[in-house]
Amino acid sequence: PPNMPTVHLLDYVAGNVRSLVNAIEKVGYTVEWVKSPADVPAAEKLIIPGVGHFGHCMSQLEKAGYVEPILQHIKAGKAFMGICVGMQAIFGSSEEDPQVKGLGVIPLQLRKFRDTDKSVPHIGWNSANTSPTGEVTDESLYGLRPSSKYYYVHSYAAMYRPGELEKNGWAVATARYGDEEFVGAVAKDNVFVTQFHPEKSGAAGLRVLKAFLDGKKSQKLGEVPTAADTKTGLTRRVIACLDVRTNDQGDLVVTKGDQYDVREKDGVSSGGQVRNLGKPVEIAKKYYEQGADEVTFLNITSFRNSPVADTPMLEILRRTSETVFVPLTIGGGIRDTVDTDGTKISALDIATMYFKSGADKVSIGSDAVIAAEEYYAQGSQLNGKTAIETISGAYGNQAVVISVDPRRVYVASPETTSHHTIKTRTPGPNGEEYCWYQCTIKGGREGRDFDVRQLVVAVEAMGAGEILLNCIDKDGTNSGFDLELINDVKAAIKIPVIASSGAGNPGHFDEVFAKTSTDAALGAGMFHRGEYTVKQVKDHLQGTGQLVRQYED
Ligand code: 1PR
Repeated sequence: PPNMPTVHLLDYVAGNVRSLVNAIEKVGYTVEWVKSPADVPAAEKLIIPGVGHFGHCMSQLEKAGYVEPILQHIKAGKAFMGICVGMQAIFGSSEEDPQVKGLGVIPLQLRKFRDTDKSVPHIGWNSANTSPTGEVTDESLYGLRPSSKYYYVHSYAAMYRPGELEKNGWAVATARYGDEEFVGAVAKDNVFVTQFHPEKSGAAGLRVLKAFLDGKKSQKLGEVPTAADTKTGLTRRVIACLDVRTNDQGDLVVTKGDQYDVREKDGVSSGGQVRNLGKPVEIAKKYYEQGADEVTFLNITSFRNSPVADTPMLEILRRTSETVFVPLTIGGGIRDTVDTDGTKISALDIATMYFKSGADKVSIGSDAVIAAEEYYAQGSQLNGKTAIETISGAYGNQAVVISVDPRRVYVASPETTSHHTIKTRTPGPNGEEYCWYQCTIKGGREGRDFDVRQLVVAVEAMGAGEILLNCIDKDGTNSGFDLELINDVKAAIKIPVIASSGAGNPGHFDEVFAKTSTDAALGAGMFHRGEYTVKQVKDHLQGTGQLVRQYED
């Protein structure tokens, strides 16, 4: 609409800015793109989104000639906001690329989180507490609330040292990850930057974005926050997963299998209709409003006959990202391929289409297994051409999730296999006390001579940001997560793990967080069948004393 006020958004790196545009429009503004440095002076309010590496971001800004115009904009006292790497850009430098200079508005260096006792990157919902030094007020900085949670995804941070920024007039909001306190947002005069993504932080994030765009730096909260309000730390992340495919009538539906079989059973064998649990866009919105911290779509149909650009999943993402302001992941079919007209399409091209349609992360299954096998075959050498490397290179490691579909293989003793085994508390059919986890591809249809340990170590080295850890034996059973598998994978890698398969009730979420060090937990069937809501899971976790984020209106 022409009478909506505008905000200028810098278009300088590949990345998912669609959700940011959606969020800006949602709070009543229209976006104008800054396509060259000459466009900057016209901007009254300027936002720099950020993805990927600090060095990549800065060198892009520099190469295109943006550094001076941005500094001029800030100096002129015009509203400026930086998000994520866009925040980091205003610092002096980053340990991520020490030789590259930042804008230097805050002459400090960012450094990497310590990964000795926690996963890195830091992914999930955390605080932005505006009273880090203790004096609590009812004054809010750009709509930030002490009890609200915001979505972060980053490996490098501005570590917080009390007084250091404040003495130069900066107002600071902090979060805590493990024992490290870092800057979640910082503001002075016309400058406001956030490490978290307001556009992915539900209503809490939209409020912050609106306050910035409305120029409302200071607002009254109405009440002084309590100690419980200001409890900081990464919350327990609960994800809702939608397996999507076409049914026999050709409609895209949310479905759910039992051990990956999605067809109705006729009593003896499967082979009936594809289970139809509803429409993807509506269901995603429902889970968002129940408080899901993320929504994952797995496209389990290959859409063999439609050109890639017409893939119906793109439309689902576009529509979902207009109403769902939490991170969206999309998986299925992300690999180098040949289109229906014979043109070659790279995995990176496909990922780009998904990002442009509103996805924040892509999830790679089968292709990751093949690439990891090749990685070892080449003597653990990276070749730079795999989907994992190309997509993480362009969009950052946090944008690449590896979905693993393992199946248990029981053995009498570890000596009978070359694979990494565990001693299990649930012995096999012949009393076998050991098992290894076999990687499968093509939705579990093909087993490989490759174990999960090998896979996760390789994909971490290749640049994956997160592991979505399914388990075919547990999938759809409602019997709880495979705790042994999760602990075994967690022990092997530093990147976050999402536990998946087997969730049947809220207690299973409590159990997986209590008995493993998983970073997130995912449920599907129990939500789709309406047995429990995401809110019930959150309430249950909260009841057992765990930190969660609740949905805000
Ligand atoms: O191999 O890159 O094309 O990706 C295909 C993706 O589709 C993979 O991520 C694979 O896990 C998924 N997939 C393929 N076939 C199926 C199937 O069910 N027939 N679904 C399938 C896997 C697993 C979970 C599920 C949890 C939780 N779904 O996401 O939602 O197991 O379920 P529960 O809580 O009800 O137990 P590529």
